[in-house]
Amino acid sequence: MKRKLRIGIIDLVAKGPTRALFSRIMNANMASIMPQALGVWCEQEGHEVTFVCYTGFEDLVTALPTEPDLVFIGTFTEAAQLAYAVSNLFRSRGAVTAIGGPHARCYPQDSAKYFDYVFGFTDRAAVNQVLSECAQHRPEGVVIAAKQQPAELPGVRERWRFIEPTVKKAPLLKVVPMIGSLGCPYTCSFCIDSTVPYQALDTDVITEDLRFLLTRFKRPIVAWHDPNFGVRFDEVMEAIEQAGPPNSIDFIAESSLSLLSEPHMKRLKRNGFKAVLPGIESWYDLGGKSKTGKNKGMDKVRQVSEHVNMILRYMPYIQTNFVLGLDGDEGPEPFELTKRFVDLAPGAFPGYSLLSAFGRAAPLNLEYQRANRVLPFPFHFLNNNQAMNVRPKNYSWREFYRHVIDLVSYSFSYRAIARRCKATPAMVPRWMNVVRAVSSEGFGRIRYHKEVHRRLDGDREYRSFFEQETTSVPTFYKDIVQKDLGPLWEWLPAGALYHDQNAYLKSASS
Ligand code: B12
Ligand code: SF4
Repeated sequence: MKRKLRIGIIDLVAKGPTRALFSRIMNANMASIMPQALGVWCEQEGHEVTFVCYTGFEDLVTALPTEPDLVFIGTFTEAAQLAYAVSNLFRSRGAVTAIGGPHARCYPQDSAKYFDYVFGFTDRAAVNQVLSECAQHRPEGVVIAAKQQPAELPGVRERWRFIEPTVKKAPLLKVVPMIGSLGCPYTCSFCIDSTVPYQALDTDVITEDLRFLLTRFKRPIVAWHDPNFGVRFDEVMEAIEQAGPPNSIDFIAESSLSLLSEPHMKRLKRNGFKAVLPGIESWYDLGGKSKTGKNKGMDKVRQVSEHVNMILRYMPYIQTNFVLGLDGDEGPEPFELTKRFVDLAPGAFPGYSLLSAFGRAAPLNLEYQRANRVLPFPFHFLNNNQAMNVRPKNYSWREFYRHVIDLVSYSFSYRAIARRCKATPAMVPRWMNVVRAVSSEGFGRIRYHKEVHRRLDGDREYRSFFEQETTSVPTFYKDIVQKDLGPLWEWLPAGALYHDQNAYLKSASS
């Protein structure tokens, strides 16, 4: 007879305890879909599930039953050290542990040191395999991966048992995660989805889920987790339009500029879309994605600004994403061009990411590893802004950080914040822009980048790490991890601050 398992599922949205106001308001709104889907599958197999979305305010030690049989942890790389500590803690109590999510996909070898099972692509069959075996695999865990992304995922109605307690934690805006597609038809070489074929999920499930949400909220807010929302634009719009009266749900989506044409914007507005997050990435590379063709430099800045201003006529909120430090960038010009963009499209919130190579996420990472350009920063800092783990091709570190500080200071100067306010008439988006600018994302990052720059000048241990003279993690970083993990620091396994930054290359050439 099948054994009924006590299963714990943890969705790590935060990387340690926090008291920050923005985290209290927003963290629960960043919950992932897969841990909820997993909960549905495990219960359907007859197991007992305890689910926690960890937003930084819960006690992870007491949130799960004391002696679960199996603990699943879903995590991004930035929370990997926390995940490793939690796994160690539950293993000490006899549990079998499994990891899934972006970190497991990017760093399977490292994850296998601390977990019994490491998930790649995950479908119901892959999960069932682990549920029926549920055994220890130590010292090295086994990798379980479906051949491709799942053909279907449980919808909101089925996931509601796990969504409800999660949105309850969000005091103001309550955002429900949904997904209509996996993979992407574009091939931006730095992206985890550049090699994953585009695949649409069932649109009937979308309509049914939206109808269900209209019975649960007066005005639901839905965040689409599609890597690139709206590739099959008409189909997904029809699914939304069939769910209820026009503009009865607020939507947020990540979409590429090439999909955000004026006719599409009109329809998105009619259907309640309130925020989009397109990637611009760079003024020199990746023209296909933003539909700027061969346009580069200042021509691309003008074209993209006009496009973004057009979007803002239909949508109250837009965040434009840039990657700083791409190989195509050289000298001050790329940064100056972004400053011109901030002037020409004052209503857009600029999201800056430092070039990051997340293990085996993208084919381009092999090139960086081959050229010995990847630095072994502890995972805790790999969130696109607390560390850049690829040595820039055309800048020294100090030069690069000088440009970053200049650009971020310009983008979050009082003048730019005031212009952004003026260009954002709606109250909630205006408030979001100001809070984001004066909190950790704007002012906080300027302070942090300045500290990095100061240490590159004066802290020998720190500089040696950046210059790849040593792989020994500087005390500065160790101290932050220790502080951020709080009481769970004691459970961080020996050696878990370190990882092999070239593991992908080694596995590809073996
Ligand atoms: C939607 C999205 C978001 C949303 C929702 C985040 C969330 N909690 O899910 C928002 C906007 C909030 C977000 C924020 C961030 N994101 Co994001 N995001 C994405 C995006 C576009 C899609 C991910 C997705 O949901 N796909 C759909 C799911 C179903 O598929 P999947 O992710 O491939 O997962 C499969 C398997 O991994 C597995 N699986 C997934 N989770 C789990 C969990 C368990 C327990 C198991 C067993 C299996 C499993 O099953 C899935 C089906 O096969 C990806 C980029 C991309 N193109 O994929 C980036 C991406 C995941 N984000 C990334 C980053 C860096 C961030 C931020 C740190 C950015 C920042 N500086 O703020 C934050 C961190 C947020 C947090 N800690 O929760 C990186 C992650 C790299 C890494 N290794 O950590 C990615 C890959 C983009 C990139 N830079 O390449 N993000
Ligand atoms: S368009 Fe976006 S999701 Fe698609 S490959 Fe490029 S960066 Fe990735």
